[in-house]
Amino acid sequence: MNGHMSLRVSYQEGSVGQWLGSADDVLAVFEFGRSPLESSDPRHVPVALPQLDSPPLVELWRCDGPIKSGTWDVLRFAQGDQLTMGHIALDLGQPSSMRDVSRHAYDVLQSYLQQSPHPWPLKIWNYIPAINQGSGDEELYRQFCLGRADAVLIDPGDLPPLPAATAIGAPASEPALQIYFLSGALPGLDVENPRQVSAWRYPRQYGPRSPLFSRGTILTLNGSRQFLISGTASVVGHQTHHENKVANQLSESLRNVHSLFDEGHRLMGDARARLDGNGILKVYIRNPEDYELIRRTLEAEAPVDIPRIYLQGDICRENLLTEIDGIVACA
Ligand code: 3EB
Repeated sequence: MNGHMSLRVSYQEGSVGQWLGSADDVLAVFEFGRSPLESSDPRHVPVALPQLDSPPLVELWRCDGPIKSGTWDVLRFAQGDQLTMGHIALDLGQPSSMRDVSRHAYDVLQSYLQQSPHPWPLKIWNYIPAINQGSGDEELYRQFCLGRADAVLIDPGDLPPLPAATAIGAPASEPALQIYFLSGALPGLDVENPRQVSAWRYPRQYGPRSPLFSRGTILTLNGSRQFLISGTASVVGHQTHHENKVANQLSESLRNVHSLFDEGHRLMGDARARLDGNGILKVYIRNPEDYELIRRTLEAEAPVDIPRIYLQGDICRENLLTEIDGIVACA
């Protein structure tokens, strides 16, 4: 399995230590329900979001090596032959510091990438404590978007190529903002979803600075392709659909995922992304009591052989209840 994947992703039972010591091709081991401040090795990425299903799993990223790992400023990284994983966890102190801390994290991330042999960010994951706290433009997600834009946009009028991204809320008790990424030696191909307004063009009602991400990127390595899906919620156009209906929101998210795959296929012509045993899905659920319904809905609508994990996480708009994130192979 995974013979045609350049980044080999899987969910596994077993401990972090066991997987870190298991082979020389391990780029990252993600552990759930643990503070990102407790990273024990540059390749160890604890994620604060609790896992809702069982058994407890770790997410494993492997790639062609040798793997070199280390620390750069506040960033920890692991670098393979063609791909790099990097992560940052910054204690927020006061909630009012969200904008500044986010800008600082993105400044470090960008300076790191500038001197890296893998300078192209393909996807960035953002886990933001108490993401919906604060009203109107004071909401922490909107403050995060401001800080990210402060760092990413030198001139607010221009727009660089944007990586895929996920932005999800971590528990309010978590002290740190966490950002981790996958980057490559070559840029990915950005894909937008024809069913959705591009996030950087969202109207003012969603905040003073638009979110900066593409709906997905296609990574090509060694002649094979993978699709990195951004956090995909029940947004059509720019509006939330199916308010208060979590199963319908999940179905809408899946329609967005398939629409994105169609668009990628239209642009690339040959390979098509698919939900199969070579990929992984992460399903974020705001209210843990929705877990059973979400699980049953996903099992009915997505192929059973794609490995998936369910995490408790708040979504960046108060009226969104679930979101899907994934890395899948094109075949
Ligand atoms: C949305 O479609 C849902 O701010 O980086 C999804 C993926 C969302 C990434 C981000 C936000 C981000 O607008 C929210």
